[in-house]
Parts: sequence; C-alpha cells; structure tokens
Amino acid sequence: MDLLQQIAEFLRKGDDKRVLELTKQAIEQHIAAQDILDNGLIAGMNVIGELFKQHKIFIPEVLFAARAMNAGMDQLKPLLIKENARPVARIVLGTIEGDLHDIGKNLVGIMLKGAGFQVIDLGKDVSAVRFVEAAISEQAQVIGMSALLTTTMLNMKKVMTLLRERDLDGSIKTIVGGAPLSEEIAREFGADAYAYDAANAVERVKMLLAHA
Ligand code: B1M
Repeated sequence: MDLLQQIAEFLRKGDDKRVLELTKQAIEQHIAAQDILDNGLIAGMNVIGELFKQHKIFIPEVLFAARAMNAGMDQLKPLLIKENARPVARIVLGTIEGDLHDIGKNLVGIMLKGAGFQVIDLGKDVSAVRFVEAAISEQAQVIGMSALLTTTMLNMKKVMTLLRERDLDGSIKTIVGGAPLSEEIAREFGADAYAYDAANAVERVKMLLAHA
C-alpha cells in the first residue's frame, strides 16, 4: 500500500496520530500537497461517507475521521497557502444555518487565502442575517456559503433574499458550494456562482470579481 493509500486507510479508521505522522512523511517525500489532500485525506473521507450512507458506521466513527482529516489538513495548510502581500478582495465565508459540516468550507478558505483573498470565516451554523451584516461591516465583496445537507442548503436562499431586500445584490456577490449543490440549484437560489470544489471556488470568485 502506498503512502497516500495508508493516509486514506488510517483516516477511515479515525486514527488522527497516524494520519498526522503519515501526512508529515508524505510532505517530507515532496509529494504535492494537493495530491496528499485529494488522494489521501479526501479519498479516505469519501470512503467514510459511503460507509455512513450504508449504515455500516455511525456518527462517532465519522467524528473520529473528521478529527483525523483536520490533523492532516493542519499540516497541509501552510503549503496550500502562498503568502500574498495585498489581499485581492474580502470574502465572508461560512457554513449555512443548521449545518455543522465545516471541513469542505475550511478547505475553500485555505485555497482562497492561498490565492490572496482576505477570508473572514464566520464558522458554521451561520444565519442569513449574520452573513449579510458581516459582509457589510467587513466591506466584503463576496459572501461564500457552504452546505452539506439537502435540508440546510435551502437556508442559503435567505441570504440572497436579504441582499435583494437591502438593495445590496449588485455590490455583494454570492457563491455557494457543497455536496448537495449544483449549478442548477445555485441558479434557482439566485446565487451569483456555484463551485464544485475548493480550487473551482477560487476560479469562480475571480470570475465574479472580474465581471463586477
Ligand atoms: Co454528515 N452527512 N451528518 N457529518 N457527513 C454527510 C454530508 C452525508 C452525505 C453522509 C451520508 O449520508 N452519506 C449526509 C447528508 C445527506 C444529505 O442531506 N444529502 C450527512 C448527514 C445525514 C449528517 C447528519 C444529519 C447525521 C445525523 O446526525 N443523523 C449530521 C448533521 C449535523 C448538522 O450539520 N446539523 C451529520 C454530522 C456529521 C459530523 C458532525 C459527524 C461530521 C462533520 C464534521 C465536520 O465537518 N467538522 C460529518 C461528516 C464528516 C460527513 C461526511 C462523511 C464527510 C463530509 C466532508 O467533510 N467531506 C459526509 C459524506 C460525504 O460528503 N461523502 C456527510 C470532505 C470535504 C472535503 O468535502 O464537504 O463536500 P465537502 O467539500 C468540498 C465540496 O463540496 C466543495 O469544496 C470542498 C472541497 O473540495 N465545497 C464548496 C464545500 N463547500 C463549498 C463552498 C464553496 C465552494 C465549494 O463556495 C463558498
């Protein structure tokens, strides 16, 4: 089993110490951070998602896997973030109200920072009012929302409605993402953009700002 497969396997087992060690080893062996992320950490998390769906594992195992994922991501973070002198733009980021999944959102934040954006991370379970008020007070150009549940993604619509009501939909752009979202759903919700993963989020935010 190669190193990345071992990372995926120990993540599946929820062994954060082994995931941490192996991620460090992979970095020392000059394996690209993106490769470690995609073929080690995310690959392991995808297996967890599948097992959880089939009721072969339960919440505690998923939580241990999430802890192991974070242990690996902490090592990769500095490599994924390149220092930029001046922020390109300001983005308010968070997981939508009712939703506690934050691994994907954190990854999006890391990639945006790496691309030179200033990210104001509001955390998880963020209400529409908090998103909009933070964007106003921080003078952000973009609001980025993540949702992992088909139920909570509906709360994203409230942000677009609130922006329209306050006549801010022209000056503050919105981008949504997360497993249950799609281009079509994003359009239906009235979001300005949808991204399928963290790297795509960077591209889409750049496009939004170019057209602003
Ligand atoms: Co939960 N969970 N979970 N869970 N969980 C899912 C999402 C689920 C698909 C599992 C399954 O059934 N197969 C399912 C949702 C079903 C649905 O609604 N369609 C589910 C469920 C049902 C639940 C609970 C309801 C379970 C329960 O209590 N009975 C509960 C809900 C709690 C709540 O939020 N209120 C729950 C709880 C949890 C834990 C707390 C145990 C834990 C989260 C820990 C944490 O995040 N700190 C957890 C986990 C870990 C998962 C799975 C296994 C993994 C999610 C993850 O981190 N993936 C997940 C199954 C799966 O997705 N395969 C599952 C890795 C991450 C890198 O990917 O988040 O998709 P992802 O992010 C990607 C893209 O989506 C995109 O870019 C990221 C990087 O590439 N992206 C964006 C994300 N946000 C974006 C924003 C953007 C752009 C792109 O722009 C702003």
